[in-house]
Amino acid sequence: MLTRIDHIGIACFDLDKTVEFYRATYGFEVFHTEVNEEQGVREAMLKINETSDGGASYLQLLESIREDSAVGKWLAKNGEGVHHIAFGTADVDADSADIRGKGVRVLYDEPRIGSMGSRITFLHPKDCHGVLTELVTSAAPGAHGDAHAATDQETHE
Ligand code: CMX
Ligand code: CO
Repeated sequence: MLTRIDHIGIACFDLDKTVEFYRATYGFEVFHTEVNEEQGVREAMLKINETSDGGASYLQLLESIREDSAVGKWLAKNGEGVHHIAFGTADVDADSADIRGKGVRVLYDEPRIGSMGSRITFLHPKDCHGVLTELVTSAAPGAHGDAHAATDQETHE
């Protein structure tokens, strides 16, 4: 069951400048940063609020680290802006199987590693009325450090 907006993914050309915009304009601070080599991004998570399912909602600011990444291709075509939305679930495997059964293309056979050791998959935007949609199951509390190897820098509250 999808129980929260986990994050909104925003593609940007310069992560540091964009982080500074969100800090100076709204007062949002960086909760976490990492490089995800597999996804081809450097990212910053800004925590906006906690949610009733025990999770939280974030903005995910995304800078491409190579031209042929999903975000790199999207930036080249569209410029900066909202790239995807992500719904949080306690069971990404069950929800992606359920949604695949409804005829929506799920991009990965098995969920991959996302921010903070979460497990993620994506639904094809052409099957979702033009919205690239991600499903996220957060790492268990305390498991984060062990759960992902795609990180070269991290900050935490
Ligand atoms: N939102 C809406 N539509 C999108 C889109 C997006 N973010 N990205 C691509 N599209 C559309 C394109 O506009 C294009 O439509 P038209 O044919 O009408 O022009 C179509 O989808 C195909 O796009 P493309 O540029 O040819 O790109 P690809 O098919 O190579 O890739 C996609 C599209 C969705 C399969 C790819 O972006 C993907 O695999 N995304 C999932 C991974 C990802 O986005 N990772 C970065 C975020 C990591 C994270 O959140 O942690
Ligand atoms: Co995302």
